[in-house]
Order: sequence, then structure tokens, then C-alpha cells
Amino acid sequence: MVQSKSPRATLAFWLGSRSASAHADPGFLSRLGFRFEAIAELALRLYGPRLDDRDAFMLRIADLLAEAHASRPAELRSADAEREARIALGGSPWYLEPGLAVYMAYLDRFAGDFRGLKERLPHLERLGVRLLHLMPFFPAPEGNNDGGYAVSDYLGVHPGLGEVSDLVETAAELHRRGMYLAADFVLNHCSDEHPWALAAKRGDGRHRAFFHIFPDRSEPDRYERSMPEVFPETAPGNFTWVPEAGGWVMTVFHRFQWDLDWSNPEVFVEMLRAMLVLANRGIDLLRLDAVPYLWKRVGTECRNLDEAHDIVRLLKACADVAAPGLAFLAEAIVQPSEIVRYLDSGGRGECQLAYHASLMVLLWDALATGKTTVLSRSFGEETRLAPGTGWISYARCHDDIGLGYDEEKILRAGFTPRAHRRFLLDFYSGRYPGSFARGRLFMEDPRTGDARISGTCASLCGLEKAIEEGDEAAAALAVARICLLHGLAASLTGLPLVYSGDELGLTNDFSWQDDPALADDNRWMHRPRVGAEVLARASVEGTVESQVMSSIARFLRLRKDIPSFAPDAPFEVLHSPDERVVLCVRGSRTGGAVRPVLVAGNFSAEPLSVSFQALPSRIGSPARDLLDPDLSPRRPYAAPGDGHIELGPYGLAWIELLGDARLDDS
Ligand code: OTU
Repeated sequence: MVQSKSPRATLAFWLGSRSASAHADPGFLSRLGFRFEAIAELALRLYGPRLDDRDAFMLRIADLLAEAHASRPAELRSADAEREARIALGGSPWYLEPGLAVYMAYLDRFAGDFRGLKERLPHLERLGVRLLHLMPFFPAPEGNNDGGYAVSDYLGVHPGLGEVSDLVETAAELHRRGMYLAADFVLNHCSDEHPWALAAKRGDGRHRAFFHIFPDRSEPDRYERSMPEVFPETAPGNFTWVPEAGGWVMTVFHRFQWDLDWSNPEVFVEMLRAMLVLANRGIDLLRLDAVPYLWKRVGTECRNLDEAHDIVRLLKACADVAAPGLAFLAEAIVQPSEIVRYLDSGGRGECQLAYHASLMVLLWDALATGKTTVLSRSFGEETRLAPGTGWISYARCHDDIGLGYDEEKILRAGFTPRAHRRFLLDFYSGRYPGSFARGRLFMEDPRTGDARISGTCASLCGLEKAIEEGDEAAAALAVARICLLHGLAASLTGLPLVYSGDELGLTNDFSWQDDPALADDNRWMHRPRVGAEVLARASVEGTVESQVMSSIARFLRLRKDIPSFAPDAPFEVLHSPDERVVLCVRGSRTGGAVRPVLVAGNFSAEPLSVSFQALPSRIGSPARDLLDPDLSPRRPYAAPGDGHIELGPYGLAWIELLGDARLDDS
């Protein structure tokens, strides 16, 4: 091994040996100087033992960053500068802008392709979302490709969706409209048709080392002892025998998704290169798919290992040098206490946003039980976030609902964890007597009794059943449930996310069953197509589509102008005098001009009224319900502490409060 220099000496050597054009930009140079030591520390901690020449590796990274920055388009560089300046001036980072909301969609199902997307932008503007997350649009194998999550080329665009130039043009068009683009960085695995996998199958040694390939079962068996399964029903085990590769390949997800071996420095370099190219195409936010799985070690679950965090930090530090406007979203659907570890804390630079999977599950828990006990007790416990980070709050996404919350909390709320889980599964699959939901179990594991839940927001909220039974009153309740969940996602914390089709109340789409490529994955039932007819119905008053669309659009519009609903504004869950109601105060850390708002949600089909006298007087006194159509209080809130919050069936209120808004959430 070559004796390594200090990072400073390596950087000085790099500066002296590269041509001026490589480092012409003073902003780039100062960022590189500022971060180089951290980059070296992380890179050498992860890869040092496998490197013959550590200095050469660091020089390669510096070259890569310089090349990426040199080819970063001028508009993106000026957007970077603007974003940096805003933070320097004490403003919020772009991804925590007040009022920002997310829309998540499969490009083909929402708009056909990149060209068709342009015609759909007015719909997004009407809805009030400005951050568009397009699910993987990269080349992927024909047939089952896990909705594009089996990527065959990180730098290409799926031929059915357009070309690279269409992606670049889409990002530019969104930016012109004051919008942002998010894309997936599927970094844990690639498709078995990716050129790296093809080369590995041909026996190419360099590329075999990109994956975890074992000649016999001895290592796989050791791993299996402690590794859980992600898709036990359709993809049991974590390894696949691949005859062409002459070995067992680690495939944690599907057999056609090969886990990349991130302990190989060459994998890091190739993926860093891909990440920087994506950033230079105008992508503002990268969703780090399956991020907990990046690092594997025999004897562990191979999830949430420290090295996975180091990889994210290293990628982020590199992005901060070459594409500083880029932010990361953690897709870590794991235990609540583990999710927060992916968020940037203590300046260690990890992800800026994370899905609030715990809140999502708690909302569905409250809807099934009609009680907010578990929600009120659990929401907020692990959610104290560092400045500059935020949650994405949502009711549904393209994936199943996994009931991943702490059993301890269920116990404390007075339920038996196993029975409670069974109840929720029965409820949402419609088996429970009296259930309004029409979902299905996903990945049922008879050995453990575990399962997850599939179904669109509307079907899980009772709309499908109500329509089938021609029951208008039930349909109205279902619409109220959909609106309650979205209204809470818009007001409890973070940035709200609307999943494509949910804003129109679309029910389950069963066409997946007839398509052999999709037939063994019932998540497709909640990935409906948003056709022109359905969009047209949204403009016809009285239709379900227009009712849901206008309510969600109203939440998002009103929220924009409520300072205490800023994505990173603190919150405090109050003890509710009625177990059917959730109560949460939003405010600010500094108090002052920001008026606190009390969010109240009724998870029952009865109209309810909650007396202000039952609430702690320190929260202030009610001024007006911001959701009241004429913006006047439904009840005169005469004296401090006086008045009632009136909530219709599954109703929601945003009560502005008079008083000191200071909430201490440190
Ligand atoms: C993600 O989900 C994607 O969202 C899925 O659509 C993909 O199928 C999958 O990765 C593979 O790329 O288990 O049930 O903790 O829970 O990565 C969905 C993260 C999943 C995992 C998550 C995964």
C-alpha cells in the first residue's frame, strides 16, 4: 500500500497538478476546500482497507467532482448560488419553502410520457403542488421490472417515456414555473440486465465484484440466518441462483434486482458519477430508494448499518461540492427511531427529507379503530428534527402500507400488539365485520402472520364499497375520510405529499391482474392511471373527483399562508379529552408574530364538539377556524378559554389561536 498523504496535502497536489480549467470556478474551489477533509475521512473509513493507493482514490474523486461541476449547466449553477445565498441570509432551504407540497406519480400512468407531462402541469398547478416526484423513468427490462425499480441504465431514459433531452427539458420547464423535480436514485440494486450484471454473467472479474456473488450456499446460508425477507411471498430468500454467473447472487428484493456491493470502491465511484449526471440534468431532489439496505454484514439484519449512513454522508458531501442545490430524500421505511437517523443531524450532512412512514401508519390506525390513542401517544415522540430537515407527510404512496411501528406503543395504548395487527389487516382487507375498507393483503407470510396492505386511499377509506352499494351517505363519509387524512398530512408536520390519483379519489384499479408482468404484485391496484376523462370529471361540480380535488387543493392553498404550517415549524400533540379526536398545536420556536394554530381531527362518523375549557390554557384562546368557508368563527370565541371546536363526521378544523406561539420542541 502507498503511504497516504494528509487530505490537505492531497488537495494541494490536486490543485497543482490539474489544468486551470478543471478548477476555474472559485465557488467550486471553496466548497471543495471546505469539504475535502470530511470527504476523505468518510471515503477512507469506508474504503481505506480495500484501496492500494488511497491518494490516487482521493484524486479520482476530486477529478470527478471537478468534471461534474465543469459540465453543470449555467442555469443550474445560478440556481445553486441562489439556494446557497438564501440559506446564508437566514432563509429556509428551498425544500422547506412554506407552502411547498409534493406530487408523486408514475410518468406513464399520470401523463403517458415526458411530452404528455406538459399538458398535465396545469392540473398540478390547480392542485397546488410544486415538487413533482416522477418514479423511475430509466431503461428497465421488459416484463416485470418492479415499476422501474430494476434500473438497466442510470444515465438513460426508458424508450417508452422519451429521451434524455425530454428529461432535461421537463426539469427546465418545471423550473420556469417555479416548480422542482424529484427522481429516484435506485442505489441499492440494479437490474440483472444492467451492463454491469451482464458483464458479471460473462465472467468479467471487475464486474462480478460489483455484486455479492457466492459459488455455493455456505455464505448465503450464514447471511440468511439474520436477514429478513422483503417480498416473502413472491421473492423468498435473499439470494438467487444464477447459472450464467455460476453462483448465488444477493437479491434482497426481486430475483431480477441484484444488490450492488457498496463495499467495493469502484461501485461507489460509478454510482457517484451517475448521481452527478442526474443532478446536472436538473433534478433537484433525489429519493434514495431502499437506503437502509446499502451495507451488508453477516450476522446482522443487513439494514440500517452505520456504513449505510456513511455512504449517504459521503454522497451528500460530494453533491454539496459539485451540485450544491441537490437535496436527498430518505426512503427508509423502517422503525421510527431508525428513520430519523437518516436525516441530517449535527451537521453530518445526510438526508434533508424523509418519509414520515410512522405518521402514515398512525393515521390508518386511527381510521380503523376510530380512536386516536395510538396516534396521539406515538406521533411526535421521535420527530424532533434538526434545523434544515423535514418530513414528508402522506397518507398513501405507490407502495404497500407496512405496519411498522413500535409494539411498546401499542401496548401502552391498551392494545395487544399481535391482535391489534391482525385487526388492522382484517379491517383493511375488508374481512372485519362492518369494515368500510376494500384493500388486499400484500406479502402475507403464513409463518409469521405478517402482511402489509395494498389499496388506494379512496378504496381503503370506503369509497369503493359505497359506490358498489350505491350508498350515497357512505360515499360522503368516505370522501370526508380521504379529506381528513390529506388535511392532516397538510397540517401536522413537514411537506404534504399527494400520490397520483388520490387527489381525484380514484378507487382500486384491477387491470393489473390481466397483465402477466404485473399479476403477482397487487401494489398495482393502487397505481391507477389518471386519464383525460377522470381529469375532466374533476371540473364537474358535485362529482367525487371534484369534491376531493377541491378540498385537497384548498388545504394546500390555505396552508401556504399559515406561517405556523411551515414545513419545519414545531408541533405539540395535546392530550385529547375525546379519544376520537386528535389535537395538535403548530407554532414557532420563537413565538412573536407567528400565530399558533390548533389542528383538530375527528376520526369518527359522529359530529363532535370539544370544549376549549378542556385544553391547557397556555395554548392560547381560539380566534377563528381557518377552514371555515367564510373565515368567521362557527361559534363566537368570546372569552379566553371559552368556546367549542365543532367537528363534523371525520371533520377537520384549523383554529388560529391568540397568545404566545412559542413551542419548545428541542
Ligand atoms: C422501495 O420500497 C420502492 O418504493 C418499491 O416500489 C420497490 O419495490 C423497492 O424499493 C425495491 O426497489 O420494501 O415494499 O425500507 O421498505 O425500499 C416496499 C425501505 C419496499 C423498503 C423499501 C421498499
